[in-house]
Amino acid sequence: MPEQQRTIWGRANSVNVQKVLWALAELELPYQRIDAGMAFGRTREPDYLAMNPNARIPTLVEGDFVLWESNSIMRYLCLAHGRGTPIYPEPPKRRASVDRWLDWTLSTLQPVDRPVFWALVRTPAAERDMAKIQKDADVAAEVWVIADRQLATRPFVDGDAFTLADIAVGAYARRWLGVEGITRPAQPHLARWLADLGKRAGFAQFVAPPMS
Ligand SMILES: N[C@@H](CCC(=O)N[C@@H](CS)C(=O)NCC(=O)O)C(=O)O
Repeated sequence: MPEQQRTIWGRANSVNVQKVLWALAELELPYQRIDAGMAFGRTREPDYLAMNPNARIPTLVEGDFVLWESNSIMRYLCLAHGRGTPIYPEPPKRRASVDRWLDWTLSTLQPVDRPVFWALVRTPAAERDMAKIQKDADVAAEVWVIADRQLATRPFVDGDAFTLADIAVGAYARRWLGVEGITRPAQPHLARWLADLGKRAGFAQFVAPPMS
């Protein structure tokens, strides 16, 4: 059966779109991407809302199958097209272990990343409240300590092999270690791992480019 056309809706500077594009690169899957979100608009148009009632990006469309939530999209791509890919391992304990980091990015990491990223990357310098940003960064640093400790004893977030956990946490780590204007505690294991991720083509193409 010929492969169905695959479309990713979402602007390329969105961390959640970047995760999906990186996963597609790891899986070597073809797709087209359509800009949507923020300056590109479209997400509040009826056609888009019919696909994704959250008016958020990314959204995946494959034939008549539509899926939103970036982590769910990454899992689906592995399950449907990954041919047993090691980036989403099958044994239940290994899979649950990877899944826990995907959940962690949504529940714990994303809320502390957002205020720092938005203030330093998407707010004009003259409007920044640097004292507040540093306080937010201190809160974020406490969460990043968890990842730094995890990476102290293993090469990748979930162990010896690269998985979806590295994509989910790595896309946020690029922002955390990439923003300027705050003081951060040294997180050497995090920095070593991020440098390793930088050698992967999907990271280099979709996550490493300048933040906006
Ligand atoms: N949990 C959702 C979050 C989706 C989300 O908040 N996406 C942001 C971009 S990272 C968005 O749509 N922002 C509004 C916009 O771009 O118009 C996911 O992981 O897909």
